[in-house]
Amino acid sequence: MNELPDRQNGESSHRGGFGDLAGETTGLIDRSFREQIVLVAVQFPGSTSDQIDANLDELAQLVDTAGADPVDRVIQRRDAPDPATYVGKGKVTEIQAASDGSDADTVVFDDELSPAQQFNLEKILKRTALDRTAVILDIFAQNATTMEGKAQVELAQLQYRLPRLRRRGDQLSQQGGGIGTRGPGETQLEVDRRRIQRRLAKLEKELTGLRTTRKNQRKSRRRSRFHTVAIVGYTNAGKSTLLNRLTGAEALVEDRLFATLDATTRRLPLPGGETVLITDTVGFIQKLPTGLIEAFKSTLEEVAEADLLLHVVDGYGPDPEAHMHAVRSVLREIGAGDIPELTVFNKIDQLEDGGIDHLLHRHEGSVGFSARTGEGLDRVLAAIGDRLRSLTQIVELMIPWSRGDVLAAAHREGEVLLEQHEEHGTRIQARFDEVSQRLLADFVVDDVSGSVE
Ligand SMILES: Nc1nc2c(ncn2[C@@H]2O[C@H](COP(=O)(O)OP(=O)(O)OP(=O)(O)O)[C@@H](O)[C@H]2O)c(=O)[nH]1
Ligand SMILES: [Mg+2]
Repeated sequence: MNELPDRQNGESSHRGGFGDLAGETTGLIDRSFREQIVLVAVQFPGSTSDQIDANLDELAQLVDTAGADPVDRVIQRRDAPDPATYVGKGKVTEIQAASDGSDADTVVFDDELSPAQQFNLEKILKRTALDRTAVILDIFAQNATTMEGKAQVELAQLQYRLPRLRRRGDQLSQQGGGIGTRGPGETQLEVDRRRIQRRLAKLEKELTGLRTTRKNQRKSRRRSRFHTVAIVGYTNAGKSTLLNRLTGAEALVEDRLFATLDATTRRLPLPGGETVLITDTVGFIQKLPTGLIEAFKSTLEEVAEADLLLHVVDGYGPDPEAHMHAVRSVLREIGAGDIPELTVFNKIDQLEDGGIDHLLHRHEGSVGFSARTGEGLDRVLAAIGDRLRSLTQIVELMIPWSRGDVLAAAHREGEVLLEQHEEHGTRIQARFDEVSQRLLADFVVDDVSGSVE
């Protein structure tokens, strides 16, 4: 079960559901009914109606995962968002009619609304107006289980809530309805703001502590000289299923979005004899809120510091390449854009033979497999080994007899392929990664990559 951020903080909750996200409740659990939701998207120039439909399908899936029922959709074509109401004024009336017609309590917009837009929309629609970010935050809040995950989600929620507090102050003064109510409303606002700021400071401190612990863990892993592989990909692509299949881990697998929020690392022996450390972590999505990326910094460092990214793509999904694009844009945002990437297309059990040939063809070095049936897993493992080997180089070192420490380091850091004792010292050929090569640069006599294999 979820812990409610503000309850931890001694606050009470006075409303339930989506609308109270980012503070008073974490979502729709504990509710005896599922909220009815109208979805709204704007089609800006440059996007097609197919893309908008796909985005709305995804938003519907997000809403459903959060525990509510999408019941209607409204789409508007516009050149730019209306600064006051996101959609045009006439469209707001249409949304209101759709909401009345389907008895919806809440309207969810497929883009981030500014605090002012949200406030204005709620005032006109007389119902809760939310954006994609709020729904994603809500799902994260429901799925967070570890202390770190919970702290990261709460941080993102509070940051989302802070600029939207004015709304609550105004509501308070309206609820009071009359002379004298505005004062207490504003005062409450100040109290809320200070409380959130205090809580934010505390969370940030907590997370900094956890980050240091993680960093130390990673450092000791580096010392172990295992290569690290991070599984990345769109949410629901099958990342955790793959980790479980490969390592016998028992990571949570569910047909819902953002089932995984924390990182799980396991050892993975490769067919070539090498062992690597493989990490499964949080999935990405289009328009992943920047605040969440920022809050999940410590989890995402696992990705940013990997030697190789194993990019799992749902090959059976409606638009695998759009998902790949979204994943790569998040990777760039977290500083992992330059890490070598191996693309693997999952769920081929759902496809006819040759069903992803066009994808394999377009993405050089990619591999198709099924995490569910195990088909093609051997190809995935071999490809991981190949890619890692291509990141290392074979060099020849001449180490004088007096430098037993260097010889020991060479054995520790690399994979020694050949060792010869000669008059002045030991000659070895070994495979090293870039860091080790720099460390041992003074003793390198030759780069023999290509000549030994
Ligand atoms: N048909 C089919 N389904 C699969 C395959 N691999 C995973 N799935 C299903 O896809 C859904 C998502 O799988 P997960 O492993 O939880 O996906 P994930 O990428 O870890 O998702 P998040 O952690 O939520 O981001 C589950 O219902 C899996 O059973 C596959 O090879 N074939
Ligand atoms: Mg997962």
